[in-house]
Amino acid sequence: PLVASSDPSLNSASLPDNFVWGIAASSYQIEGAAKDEGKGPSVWDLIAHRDIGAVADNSTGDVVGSHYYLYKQDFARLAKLGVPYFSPSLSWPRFFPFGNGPLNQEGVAHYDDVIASMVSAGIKPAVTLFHWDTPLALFNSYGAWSDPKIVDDFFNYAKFVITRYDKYVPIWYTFNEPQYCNWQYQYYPSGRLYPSYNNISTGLPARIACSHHTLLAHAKVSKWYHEDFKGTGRITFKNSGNFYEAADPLSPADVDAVARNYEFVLGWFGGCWRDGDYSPMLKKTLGTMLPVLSTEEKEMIKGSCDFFGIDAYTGYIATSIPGGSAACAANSSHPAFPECANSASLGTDGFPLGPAGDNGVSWLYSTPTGIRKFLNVIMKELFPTATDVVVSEFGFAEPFEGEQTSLQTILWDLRRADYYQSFLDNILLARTIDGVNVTGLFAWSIFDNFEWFAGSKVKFGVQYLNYTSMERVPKASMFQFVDWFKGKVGSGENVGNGNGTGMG
Ligand code: PNW
Repeated sequence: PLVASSDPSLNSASLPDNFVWGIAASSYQIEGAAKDEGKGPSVWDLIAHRDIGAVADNSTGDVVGSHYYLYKQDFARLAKLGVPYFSPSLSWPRFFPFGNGPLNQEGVAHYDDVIASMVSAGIKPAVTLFHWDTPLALFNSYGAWSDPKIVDDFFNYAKFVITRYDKYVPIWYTFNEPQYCNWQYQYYPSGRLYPSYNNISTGLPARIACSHHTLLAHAKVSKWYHEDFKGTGRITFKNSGNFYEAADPLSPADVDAVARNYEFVLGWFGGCWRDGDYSPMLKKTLGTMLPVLSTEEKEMIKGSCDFFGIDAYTGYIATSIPGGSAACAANSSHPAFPECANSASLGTDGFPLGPAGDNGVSWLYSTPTGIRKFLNVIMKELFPTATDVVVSEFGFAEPFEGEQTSLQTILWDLRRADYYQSFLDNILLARTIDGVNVTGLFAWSIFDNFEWFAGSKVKFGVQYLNYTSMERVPKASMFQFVDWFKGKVGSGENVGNGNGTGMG
């Protein structure tokens, strides 16, 4: 490895052979082929094309890495490197161009071959059903996530995909980061395009309605998966959340700010591991803004997650903001965080990536010791009924725009390599020293891609992508990541087919 382990004792620490590790990605961010082979538009096609200025460099997901056409080469590369799992998302509007109704046979044939190719390359799929590319038709017909009708439309899409691929897929994620219903317009087009979007049919604030319907859709699919379909894999969703530490551990207000952050981010969707209901803190703060869950719905939500999935990139310091919860309550249609959580954020250790605006990743600090503490907090304090936790995404973006002077600088991504080394070490410490049952982890992401509102300005890839030639080149961090597992868990030679073709 390029970067030495922070603790030499970790070099001899081992992980079980069934430890789940791999690389994650999502359909709109890597596939391209946005208008090909019968795919219907998603809200992200609309945002990227029509909400001028929403995406920092006006780039789109039309082409990005063309993974839609180059998947076999991508799987061959992963197999050659010995990466045992790949965690992509599938595109709902490729299967159902209108979100419901007619099935697109070309899309089905495509994903049949994607899954078959992955499996024959020796790579196990951990599949996300929804990673923000809401079929546009559903938005236009009933407001998509704001409306309860989406629960059944998602359920039908999920049933189709799971029924077809379950025998190849050991891990299913229904949703990527339902928290993004609340934070930003990731699940539906921005208010600039649809200023009256809030309160379309239910009267609920759009963000809260979106969170509510996402939670119900997840629970409905999960219940069906186990009780009716009797699937052989595990199913859950990917949370988005980060570690918080009180600015002043002796200040009750700061300690409370930490608790509020966790509750508003993870607790909101935490009914799986609790009694299925929204928590007292949410009810108290949001009052009538929060929908009431029926007994039946609570029963469905409770226990609907087979493990705790957490996308954890960084860590923050929380300080209480005087009047924060009042500001939250006053802003009913737009309960913005961190006001509702009553906290502010600051990197805890490591290094920031530079100012916001420059590269759009002001939220990301390298906070390796935070992940160890965070995993402890999740499993011991917040959700002690969860059996195990998988870090379903972590990753790092660099360098700053201005620093990308040559391909050599890009490929020698030592800060990212350092992030990977120390993040992995701390995840292992949580497992071996603290006894937290961490059963897997996924790096974000397979190659530089379309980073949502930051477009192609922010690059998370462990492989460089040439956006013109489509060439991928592994960065130092890719080798850092893969090498870390050597000697700790069944190594590369045993997991992929290792012959580098992976073509089946
Ligand atoms: C994830 N945060 O989102 C998404 O799942 C990916 O699609 C995305 O490309 C990746 O992270 C990198 O941004 C997050 O502020 C974005 O802590 C921001 C945060 C967490 C997750």
